[in-house]
Amino acid sequence: MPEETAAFLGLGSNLGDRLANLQRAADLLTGVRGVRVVRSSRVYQTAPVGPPQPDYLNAVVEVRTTLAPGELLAACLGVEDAMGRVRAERWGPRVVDVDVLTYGDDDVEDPDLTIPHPRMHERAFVLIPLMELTAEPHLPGGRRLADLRLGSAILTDVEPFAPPLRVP
Ligand code: GSY
Repeated sequence: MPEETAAFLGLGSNLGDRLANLQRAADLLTGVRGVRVVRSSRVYQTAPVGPPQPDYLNAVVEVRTTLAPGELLAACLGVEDAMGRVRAERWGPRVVDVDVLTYGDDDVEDPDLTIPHPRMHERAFVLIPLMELTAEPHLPGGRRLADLRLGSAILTDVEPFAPPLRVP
């Protein structure tokens, strides 16, 4: 059996039934061959980063996968497409967003995929759920969680909303 790699995926939704959207994304990921969803963080309500738009719900899930990084990205985009995501505005509202945050301790620099996610260390809506699942995430540029300066203002924009998503 091929070796599995642990990866963390960021989920976000700010349109429609946001909680149901996150759960559906986790369920669809579970159905992807070569991907096992093993854990979820709690679900947080978060202030939007970017242009004015509705608040998001965000969560992070841990997967174990036999897929290569590019294949995992394709699986994430497949989930977004299956849920009817329309890529209209780059930073605009969305039914669902599924981002590859980390893939083991690998660094990937491809034209369409950078791992670790290049902005993850600046985003409380990623870091706070991620910290529930790992104390030492693989951050861009070898940063450590302890060295990040997360101001109290950004932390207040992230509030617990619901328990972890159901995983098989
Ligand atoms: O990067 C993912 C989509 N997104 C989000 C998000 O998931 N949460 C919050 N709080 N703001 C966001 N802005 C964008 S774009």
